[in-house]
Amino acid sequence: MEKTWRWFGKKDKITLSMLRQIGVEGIVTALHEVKNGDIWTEEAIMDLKNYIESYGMRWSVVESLPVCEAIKYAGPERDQLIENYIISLENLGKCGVKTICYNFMPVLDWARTDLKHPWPDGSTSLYFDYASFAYFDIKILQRQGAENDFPAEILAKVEEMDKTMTPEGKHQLVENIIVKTQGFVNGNISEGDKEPIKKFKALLDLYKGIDKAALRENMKYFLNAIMPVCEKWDINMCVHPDDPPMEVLGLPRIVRTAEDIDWFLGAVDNPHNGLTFCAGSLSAGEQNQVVEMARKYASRTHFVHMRSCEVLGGGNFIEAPHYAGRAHLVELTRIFTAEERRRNANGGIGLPMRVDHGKDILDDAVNGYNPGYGFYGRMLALGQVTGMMAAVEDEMAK
Ligand code: DNO
Repeated sequence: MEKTWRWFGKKDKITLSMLRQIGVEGIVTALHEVKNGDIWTEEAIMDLKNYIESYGMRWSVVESLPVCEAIKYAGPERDQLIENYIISLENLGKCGVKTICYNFMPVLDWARTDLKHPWPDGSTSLYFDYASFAYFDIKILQRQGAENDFPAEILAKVEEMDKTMTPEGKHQLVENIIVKTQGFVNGNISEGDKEPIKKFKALLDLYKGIDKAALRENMKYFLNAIMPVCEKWDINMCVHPDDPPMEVLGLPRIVRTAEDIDWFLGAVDNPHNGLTFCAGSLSAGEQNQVVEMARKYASRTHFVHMRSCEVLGGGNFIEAPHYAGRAHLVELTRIFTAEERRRNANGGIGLPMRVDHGKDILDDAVNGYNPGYGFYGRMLALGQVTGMMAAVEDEMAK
């Protein structure tokens, strides 16, 4: 697999010269400064591409070319937005950037409740506590009917938490769940937004009446519309699984399980319609047998996220070290290395892989990186995965 790294553009504190030294071969990035829905121009794409290449690496993957909400809920501006999306894809194709990651999660991209969960060794990682998430939904958002979406033991925990919850505690939850994890990935809420809750609730309202079947139809509509430009330029689209892989906040989610993946791959049965195999997101769902899924979907996987979670019961999960957890990254390395070899033998291009969400270690705690995207923790993870890749190459050479 090609060793890539998610880099947030020229403003990222982690520079391209640092990345070269640690063995990164390709860059995963986006035109983060372009407003969602606006066209990515050839000029802006080429500028960033040339910059990356001047450091001896390539722009391997776009993560993400965001799909606007109106495409997901089929608002009146949907066709115009899809038209813009097609023009951006065309421009990317012309510039030779051909692997495009996106997601189809309504309103909220990935979610965690704690961004600095302490480990006994002094490091921290991201963490998802289901009761805290329920607290946010029921007591902070006060979403109508939210109580009906949680089991009794979670509701009891929410009441218990409410006895001691402080205004700062509530603020922290809002920051963690809908602010700090969203802005830097071009999500809907950014740091500095004056009334994040109000804005967020208005977004939720847009999905009234959109159930799983409707969201599926809207995804199919979008994919059918963009397939011709993908075929023309040999662009591979790869949807990111829902993170966590479950329904949240009364919104439908449609990329959570093998059944979901079977559905969207079959609904638009074209090799350019593929998957980002995010082992971390998938392993956070108890229903997902990650190794089995990797075997099943390797041929339609265009991008791999190496990360692993440990599920802790009751809907809670924690990000595990890359050599541990339930994703079994060693076996995934075998599966995707074999897939890459098969593609190379058929004249195809390699399979880009990036490590994801390392733990925060050493100076990550003070350097103010984006949550889940520290330097030292990810560098350690890249070292671990590089070791797995070397061992697998060695096994395969025998
Ligand atoms: C979080 C990321 C996601 C991902 C998008 C892809 O760390 O994995 O924000 O980039 O969902 O569109």
